[in-house]
Amino acid sequence: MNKKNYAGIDDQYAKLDNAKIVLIPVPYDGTSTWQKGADKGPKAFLEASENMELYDIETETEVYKQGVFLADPITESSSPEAMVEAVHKTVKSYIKKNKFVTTFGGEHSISIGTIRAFNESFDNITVLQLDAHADLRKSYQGSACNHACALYEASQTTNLIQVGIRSMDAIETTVMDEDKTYFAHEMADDDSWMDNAIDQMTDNVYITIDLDVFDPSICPSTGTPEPGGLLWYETLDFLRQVFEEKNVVGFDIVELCPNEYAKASDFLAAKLYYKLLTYKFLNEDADEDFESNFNAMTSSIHKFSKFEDDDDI
Ligand SMILES: [Mn+2]
Repeated sequence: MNKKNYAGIDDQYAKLDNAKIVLIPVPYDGTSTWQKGADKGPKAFLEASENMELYDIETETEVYKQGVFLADPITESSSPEAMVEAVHKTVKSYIKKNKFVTTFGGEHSISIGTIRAFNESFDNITVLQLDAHADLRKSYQGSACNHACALYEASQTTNLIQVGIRSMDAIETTVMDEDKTYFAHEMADDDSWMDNAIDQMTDNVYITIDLDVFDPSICPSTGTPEPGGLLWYETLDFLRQVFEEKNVVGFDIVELCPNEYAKASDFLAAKLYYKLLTYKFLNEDADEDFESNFNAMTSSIHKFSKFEDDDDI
């Protein structure tokens, strides 16, 4: 992967010191069971991002001016456990720098590391999972760091809310909290799920989005597509409300499995990422006063993070 700036933004917005946002690519695809290719997700996502307009019509903002630092990709792949630990350590190091940390996969197992880092850095965290699959197996094919286990740890250590679920094994019912699970077939004809899910969230929310939560009609390029998924505007409507009402501390997007002949899914991922940043920084005006806004932002994040400046990671 060439080292470029995210979305082709100017260097002044891409330097770590000035950037409020850090983007960490994790091109890992070690445990996928069916279609391989999520390792190519970050590259396709970054290429689509470079070809996307950076003015957001809905909010009349240009969130890239908050600064986006593109970190080196995490390439550890000697074992699923080693990858998870590398992600955990890297994510935590950027949280410690008071950045808004975002991760792009790779398969969903990378989120085990990101969630662990956020859970150690913020109090009373809610993990909001948008996904076709429950991913609640304790272990699968000999590893607890398999993509089928991506949310097991979160189910034990955080307030996990699962949205869009439409595929799971019977064994996962023993782990699942059905009160905090929003099945796609129930969401389809009743949109009260949005308010209900938000009511169950604590203040600090971490979001993990498996792109297979979307309907394959709008996002076919994913490892395990499932019919009956979410559509674009209802998803944005929900996510915008979450950002407005909660302190979203970070997010990841995973499981883009690009198809070189059909790039719509890559652009959906790129736009989704940019929309989430847009909603996060909606009330921060970066245009005029980049430096002082940066300081205000980092101090408000710092208030929530458990770390002090001199803590070891
Ligand atoms: Mn998943």
